[in-house]
Amino acid sequence: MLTVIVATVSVSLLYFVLPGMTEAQTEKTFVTHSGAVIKTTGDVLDPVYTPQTVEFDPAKYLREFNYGRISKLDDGRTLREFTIIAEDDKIMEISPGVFYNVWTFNGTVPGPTIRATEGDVVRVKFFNNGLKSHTMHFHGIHPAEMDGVFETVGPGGQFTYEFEAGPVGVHPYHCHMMPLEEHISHGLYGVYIVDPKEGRSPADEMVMVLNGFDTDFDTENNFYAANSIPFYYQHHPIQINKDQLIRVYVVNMVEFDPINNLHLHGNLYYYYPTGTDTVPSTFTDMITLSQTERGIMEFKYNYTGKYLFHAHKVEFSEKGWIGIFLVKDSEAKVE
Ligand SMILES: [Cu+2]
Repeated sequence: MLTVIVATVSVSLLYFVLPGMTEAQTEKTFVTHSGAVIKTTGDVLDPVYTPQTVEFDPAKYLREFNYGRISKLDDGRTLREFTIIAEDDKIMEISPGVFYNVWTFNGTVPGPTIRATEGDVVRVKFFNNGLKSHTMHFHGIHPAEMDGVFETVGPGGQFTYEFEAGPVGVHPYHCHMMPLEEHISHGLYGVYIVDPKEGRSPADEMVMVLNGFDTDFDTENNFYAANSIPFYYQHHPIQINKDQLIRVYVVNMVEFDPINNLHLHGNLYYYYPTGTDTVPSTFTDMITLSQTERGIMEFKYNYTGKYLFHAHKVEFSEKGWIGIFLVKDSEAKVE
């Protein structure tokens, strides 16, 4: 009798420890190209079913900030409302000819950059239109029930996250269902920026999410990028002005590899880890970032020309995580 009770309690506890493991997520065995046999909760799509293809534009994503639908609450605080829809059946051409099943917030990887000012009320209406359970877990300060971990949102379900924006800084948000690395590595993440009430100095601002894709399911990334498409900013350099302050919100969302890094050519940058302090911690041309580590980089170029930025982990840069800043004379028109 005691054995039965212990077994029942153990199984019940397991359910709470692994809230994401539902019947819909039964593991399947999968043989990779390298011959390794691994388990996946399944993104081996039905070949007869034609999923929608995601078009993602890294040039547009780079400087696109979503401030939400803005209104005033009775207590005078600003309310910012966002609608986020999760899906898990889309296909994206990661690299020419390489199609991959991405899981998306609002149809893209990364999801939209959510931006608020410290003290605002952020309300996110989250709809799960996927075939698996998903959540939204924001980094930052909020009540436990808004943490997006234990409140599983099943297929067709919805949940409203509401919390006060804070602390000031740059934070990731991501799905927190188990197996976590699977939900993150498929693309369920984005950036959440909290501005100080007094604002920051004017700058040409941009977001870089450092990410990777394991397209053969062997828990090693095959492609790396800043903003999802390998080599994109090398082929389409980011145009900036000489002598203009550039502010980059950088977030490392690479799974499987313990570290990532970012090296800037011909310059150094002031770096604010997590963006929480107004005083930079360092002036450098290299930062090292673990999973979900992030910060703000600020710099100006004194000379025009082409400058690389890339992972100094050479494997990553050779597999796509590399780009170019094209610095133009401030007087010249930026096209
Ligand atoms: Cu998920």
